[in-house]
Amino acid sequence: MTFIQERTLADQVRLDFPILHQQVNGKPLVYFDNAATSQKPLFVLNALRDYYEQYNSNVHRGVHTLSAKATDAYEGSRDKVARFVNAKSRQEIVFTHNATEAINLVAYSWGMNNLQPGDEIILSVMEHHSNIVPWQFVAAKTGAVLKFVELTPAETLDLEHFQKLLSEKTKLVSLVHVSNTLGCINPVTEICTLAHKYGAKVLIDACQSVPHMPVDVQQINCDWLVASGHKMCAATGIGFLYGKLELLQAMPPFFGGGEMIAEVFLDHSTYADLPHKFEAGTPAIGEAIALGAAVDYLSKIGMDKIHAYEAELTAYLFEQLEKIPQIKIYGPKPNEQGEGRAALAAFTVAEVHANDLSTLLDTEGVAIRSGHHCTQPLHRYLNIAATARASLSFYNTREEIDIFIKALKETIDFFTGLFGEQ
Ligand code: C6P
Repeated sequence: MTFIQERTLADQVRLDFPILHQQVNGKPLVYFDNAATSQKPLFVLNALRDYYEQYNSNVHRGVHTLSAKATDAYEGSRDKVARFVNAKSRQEIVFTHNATEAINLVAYSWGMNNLQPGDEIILSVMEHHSNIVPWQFVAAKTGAVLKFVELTPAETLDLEHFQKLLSEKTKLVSLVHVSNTLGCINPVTEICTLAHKYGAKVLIDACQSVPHMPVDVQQINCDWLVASGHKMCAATGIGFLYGKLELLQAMPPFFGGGEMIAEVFLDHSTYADLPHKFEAGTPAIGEAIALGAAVDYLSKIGMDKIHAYEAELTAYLFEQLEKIPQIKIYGPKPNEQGEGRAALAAFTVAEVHANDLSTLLDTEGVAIRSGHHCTQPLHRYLNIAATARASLSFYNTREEIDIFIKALKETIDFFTGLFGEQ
């Protein structure tokens, strides 16, 4: 009988990613730092290159052929992103440089102008600094008060605590969809329903969900949602803000300058329609076009398929990691199918610093991140200084998990001598 092994998703796509096929420190690269930034397929790299080689030109300004082509491609990308997250209208998608800028846009434009002393903003202890610091600015300026949802014993968002914090004073809830450290998937639809009962607005930080699962803004019913292109197979320097049309219409511009105006007089200006009101200055044109290509690429594979394959990897990763006694993994456990959390694991190893783990793994060609992953308050809450984090994507394989686990065991052995000869 001939056994024909089924080709995995990674088998089908790996050749699309040139960077994966190299040696690092004399070993085949195992790239497990996808939560920091994803790799880029040729399809996206070609879109960026085509723009610079064939029609590099500014958008919305010139009437010449190249400018018209660049404008069509740039605005076409907006359509693609709108469809990708199921926005009702293309006007609800604002290009920003990254998710951080998108959150700051909402903080400055909406937060600074709508909050009063005593109003409450609900965040959680697992938020990325990008979803904490801008709200600290808003609170300092407006007198609004920040409240933080804590964790359950399973290290997921404590929904009961969230409900206790909600009140008539709550004006904004700003929460992460998938934690970049705990890997938990927060029930964002339920969160929006609960918050809206009190008339609060909800912002969802979807940086770690949009690249890995279907995300539908109408189904979630959030007021704003942010993501970064570089985590979803696109380039750095491009991200987006989704906002409900009526809300964006009511919000004043954040940056002033060219592109965002209707008319400028010496003493005042009027503003362009959405979404241009929020896109001052020359945008990241090639990067936005490449984001459209990334969305095409991901859509062609299918976000359901990506999510299902990453769940398989999650199950295998946890099965292997849990066999190493010195390891403590943070966040919820996946079920047997690997569902219920993201394909990442932040962990500590007794008596070995995360940076040492990461440095030694690098000598074996394995790239993971160590440190606080821009979630210092969460690390403080968990009473740990740093974690090592392996974060996977749909182009990673079980074989790479085996290489990572072997290198990790050897590293732990090196530091503690506990594993002996393997
Ligand atoms: N997290 C990580 O290694 P920017 O920098 O704007 O593209 O993304 C910020 C951001 C916001 N929210 C979440 C949940 C994130 O994970 C990130 C980026 C990277 O985990 C870099 S710190």
